[in-house]
Amino acid sequence: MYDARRRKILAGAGAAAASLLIPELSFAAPEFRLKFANIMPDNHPLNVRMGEARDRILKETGGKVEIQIFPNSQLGTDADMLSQVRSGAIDYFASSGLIVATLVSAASINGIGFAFQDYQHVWQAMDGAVGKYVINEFSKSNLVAFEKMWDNGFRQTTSSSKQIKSPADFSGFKIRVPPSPLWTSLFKSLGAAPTSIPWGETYSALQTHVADGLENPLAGIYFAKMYEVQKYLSRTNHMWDGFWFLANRGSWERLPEAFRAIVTKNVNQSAIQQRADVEKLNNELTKELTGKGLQFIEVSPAPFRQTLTQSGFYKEWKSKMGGELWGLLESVTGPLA
Ligand code: X2X
Repeated sequence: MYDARRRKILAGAGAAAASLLIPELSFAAPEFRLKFANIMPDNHPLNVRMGEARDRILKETGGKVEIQIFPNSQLGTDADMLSQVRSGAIDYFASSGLIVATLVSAASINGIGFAFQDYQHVWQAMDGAVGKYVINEFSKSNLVAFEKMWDNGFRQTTSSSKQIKSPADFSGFKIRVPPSPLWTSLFKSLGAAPTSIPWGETYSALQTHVADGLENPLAGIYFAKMYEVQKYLSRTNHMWDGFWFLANRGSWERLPEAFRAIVTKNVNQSAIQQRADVEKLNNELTKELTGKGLQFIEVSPAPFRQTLTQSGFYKEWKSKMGGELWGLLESVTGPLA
């Protein structure tokens, strides 16, 4: 059952990945040629579902709105694409809130260590008052954040050198993290030696031992084949992360209202479908990744969370996030300290 379903999911991903090319439809030339970019592989559910949204948008606008998809860091790193979407060189960009937090600090909020226990709490926060607060903050930075976040997943810790079983095992551990103050802070607070490396350079950094480990959701590890350069996976569940779908404000406002409504509807529809894809994958990839040679280590989050508390991590980030946003988060998660 699993294998058949897995083949279906991955075959769907594979087939749909091939469909990132614009389908042949008999329409007049597009009036709006828009660019969407991100760092994820073309067969990751983010790009598979965005390919479907692109096709629906082209059809529903009578061929007037064509979205070109640039996956897999084709247009550069997250930092490169953030500056491109701000300048209007690209129209749409999907990125972790923790990475774009260099521009909108509130967007780090979903990455507070061990904040969310499960997806029910994630979406209660991010589809609720916490998400609305962050979207409003984006609006002050010439970017339009769409209402529905896309899922990246709960993040686990991998290593090529040693098994991470307790906080003590993080001592001096050279772990790759995405370029983001919160990621660096979290792993420094755990006693590790985090090094910021863009996703597109991570595989080679692990291969050459610039870093000995990384942390990512299972789907990210799978689609980027990180199991080829990692040996152990500790199920730390230390953070949930997702992708904001961001539009350049000028590009967005140049679209007629009717087309904006079609783009909004279809992108948000695909976000919801992608959430289900990623949750299913992250729940089912243990067997697949074990088969690829990753040794899974089940750990309790309690000692890691206690280490963050003792290090002053929560106190520091409450001060950075501000009492209002922190309070909105705690209204979902319960007290974080
Ligand atoms: O860079 C990462 O680790 C990734 C792919 O998970 C993010 O987009 C944050």
